[in-house]
Amino acid sequence: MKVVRLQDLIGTSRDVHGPNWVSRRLLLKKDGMGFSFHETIIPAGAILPMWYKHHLEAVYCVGGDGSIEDLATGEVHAIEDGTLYALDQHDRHILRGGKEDMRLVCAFNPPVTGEEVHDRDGAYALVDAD
Ligand code: 9YT
Repeated sequence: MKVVRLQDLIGTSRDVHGPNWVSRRLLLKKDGMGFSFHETIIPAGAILPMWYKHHLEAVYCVGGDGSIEDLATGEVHAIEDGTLYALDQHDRHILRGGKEDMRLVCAFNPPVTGEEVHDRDGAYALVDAD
């Protein structure tokens, strides 16, 4: 059994700061669960175009607010505490922070290794390492 505490990840390689997001990787591929598990904070007002071409992702909001735009349809869905979105079609999307920082819990299949970087499409390449 593993027990992971968010506070112990702060300042480690599992605490990743992007231009408009902060993500703490509680579980990575090397943890052997078959998925990775993250807490991501999207600051108020942030605009993040993303496209996980190679991953499926489920995201559950546990605080703050924002929205997700489905770039295939143009639909915009509000996000608040208790909203989940699942990118089951590798959906291209724009995530927008709202009035308050948005706190999201995310799971990726296949699991993120921790070595990925967002490419210019906002996607992660598949990294074949443990
Ligand atoms: C909201 C979202 O897509 N989070 C993804 C996790 C984050 N980009 C990470 O840990 O790399």
